Amino acid sequence: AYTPRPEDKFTFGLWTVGWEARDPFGDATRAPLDPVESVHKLAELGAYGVTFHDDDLLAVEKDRAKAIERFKGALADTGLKVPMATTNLFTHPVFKDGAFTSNDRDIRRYALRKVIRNIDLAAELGATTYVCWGGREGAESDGAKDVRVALDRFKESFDILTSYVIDKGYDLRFAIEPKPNEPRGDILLPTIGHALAFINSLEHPELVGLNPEVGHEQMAGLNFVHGIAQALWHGKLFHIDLNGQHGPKYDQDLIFGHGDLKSAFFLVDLLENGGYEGPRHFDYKPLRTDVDVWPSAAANMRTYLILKEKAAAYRADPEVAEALAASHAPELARPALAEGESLADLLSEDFDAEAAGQRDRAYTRLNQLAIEHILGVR
Ligand code: 3MF
Ligand code: MG
Ligand code: MG
Ligand code: MG
Repeated sequence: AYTPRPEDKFTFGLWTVGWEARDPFGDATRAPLDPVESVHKLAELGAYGVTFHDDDLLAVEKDRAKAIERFKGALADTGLKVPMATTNLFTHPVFKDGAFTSNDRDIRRYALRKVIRNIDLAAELGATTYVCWGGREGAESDGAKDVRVALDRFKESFDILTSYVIDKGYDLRFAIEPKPNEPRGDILLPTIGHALAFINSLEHPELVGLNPEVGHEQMAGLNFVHGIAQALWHGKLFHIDLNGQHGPKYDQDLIFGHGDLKSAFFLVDLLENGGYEGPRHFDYKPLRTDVDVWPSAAANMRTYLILKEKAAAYRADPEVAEALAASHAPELARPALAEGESLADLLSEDFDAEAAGQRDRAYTRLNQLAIEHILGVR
């Protein structure tokens, strides 16, 4: 029952299983992984697709044309799809002070060329989402960057890129991935909310949405499920990075469910019932202590499928329905002003606030029911 199949739409970044486990304090503990091997292995495990940064393709074959040919061959052999691609604008020293918001105009122009070259490849491979994570767009000192001017340049970049995609006739939309910090002390567009507001000021807001990551919002102490709900409400959940995180600390990129499990449970419930139809994309890192990365890849998908079953059971549980009804949850869908009611009706209404203040909510019961479903005792 927990065997992943392509219909489940699980996808992985090449950089996830391919992470060599180099960290700020230690050398790599694993050898580079051939993207061709990753494609075959992920297909065997039941994944639907792979995603990549331009540079990920060069992990073992440094000649770009040859690397692309080999990658295409593996996709053809396995039937794995490429629903999303992205650009590495953070590893090379040239991007140390940003890419789209670098002070240096020539670096910004180079970054745009790097993105556009990979957009052409993404479109050729059938990707419909192009993710932009601005990991180096930020600062360590509030005196270092005029954030308002940096946002002008950030906007200019998206305006150029969306115009390019329109001119080319590509079926491709952009998804901004917010993150509060790491590697910069502070990163621009740090949360879902900041990014949503920014999108409204773009020339083609309809072509730009979000790729929120579980751990990134939790690093900022925010409720990821609420963030995803709001992104859905705005029609902006174009893509998602699933992983695990234990609260505000460095970006842990744990296996999905290996961080805040209760949040993961409600997240799966929301994704399965909230109208999201995109890939279930994992952006995790196999532990640095793991020699074999494939059990961790499988664990992401298995955990998702287990939580999907548990969320369905929670929804179908009559006691959950009772607790929701006892909490007046269905009434939230009724507008304050119903058909035919006037503001005058509302203004003249009699109301006993003291009595209403004593109304109960069954939220403790609801929470405990969720816990018991997760723990498998119901
Ligand atoms: C960093 C990330 C990134 C992005 C990736 C895709 C390297 O914290 O999450 O992973 O997801 O660049 O745009
Ligand atoms: Mg991340
Ligand atoms: Mg992360
Ligand atoms: Mg990510």
